[in-house]
Amino acid sequence: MPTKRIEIVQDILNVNDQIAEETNALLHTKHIFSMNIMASPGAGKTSVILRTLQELSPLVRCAVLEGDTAPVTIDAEKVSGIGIPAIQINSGGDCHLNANLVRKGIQSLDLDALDLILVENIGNLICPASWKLGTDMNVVIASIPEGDDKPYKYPNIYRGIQALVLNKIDLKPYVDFNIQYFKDGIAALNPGVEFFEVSAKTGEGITAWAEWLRKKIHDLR
Ligand SMILES: Nc1nc2c(ncn2[C@@H]2O[C@H](COP(=O)(O)OP(=O)(O)OP(=O)(O)O)[C@@H](O)[C@H]2O)c(=O)[nH]1
Ligand SMILES: [Mg+2]
Repeated sequence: MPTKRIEIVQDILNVNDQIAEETNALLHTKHIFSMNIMASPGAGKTSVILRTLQELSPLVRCAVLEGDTAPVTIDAEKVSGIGIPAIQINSGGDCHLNANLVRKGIQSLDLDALDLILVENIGNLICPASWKLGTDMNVVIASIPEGDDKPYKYPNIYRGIQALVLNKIDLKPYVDFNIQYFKDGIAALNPGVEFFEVSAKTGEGITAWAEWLRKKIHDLR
């Protein structure tokens, strides 16, 4: 009888999910709330993070993992410039962070001195949607200049999120952006998503967003 050769190939996404679960469990033992922030390039991830940290810190002890595809430290320097610990993660050209990269980044942080970890993912609306990082929550930051049709054209990223932050609201008078059309697109994909309109430039709406986040951090403790 001929021998059968059976190959077992472990799904790379399964391995990723397993690491993500371990990371989430570790962060919970330390009572740390964590958030994966996704957006297209230039939507204002870093700007919203900086404003949010200014609102929450020092009562909430924060750290940021900054993901970039190239070996740069531009965003991490902005975060550490306001006195918040920042770890730069370079994805080596990949278009998304993964759970292993985030786990490595977290190993460089003093977890006993933190309540919140924000992860700025690589800027794009496609790849990050498929990769769990081990965070408690996924958030997309959209922005007015990108256009109101993005939920219809890039649906996957909106399916797994708990909150949507619409940034650059200060540019609304200058750009045709139908907020109801945008919201309807998200509601069709993922009803019940929390929606915040903010401007990282003027600070409008940041307090409401930061208060919502503060409550999530509090609920975990
Ligand atoms: N008018 C206006 N400009 C903003 C606002 N938020 C950010 N910007 C500008 O948008 C540009 C991109 O902002 P970043 O915060 O670097 O965006 P990002 O998503 O972190 O970008 P990457 O990390 O490169 O993907 C900068 O020139 C910011 O000054 C806003 O609320 N209003
Ligand atoms: Mg950035």
